[in-house]
Amino acid sequence: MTTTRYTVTGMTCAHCVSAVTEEVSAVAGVTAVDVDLASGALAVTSDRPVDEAAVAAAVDEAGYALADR
Ligand SMILES: [Cu+2]
Repeated sequence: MTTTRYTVTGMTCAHCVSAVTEEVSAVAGVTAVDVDLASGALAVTSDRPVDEAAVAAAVDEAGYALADR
C-alpha cells in the first residue's frame, strides 16, 4: 500500500473535489483518493505504485491540473 501526495490547482468547490475524486479513483491500482479543497492536496493510495502521468491525465480529465512539484 502506497500513498502519494500531489497538489491540484483550479478546484473551487465540492463539485470539483468530487470530479477529481471520481476520475483519480478510476486509475488502475488506486484504492483510495482523498482531496482537500482548501489546500488542493490530493492523496492517492494504491496497492502498487501508480504512474504520475496517469494521475495527471485523470486530473486533467476532471478539468484541473497537478501543480509542479
Ligand atoms: Cu467546483
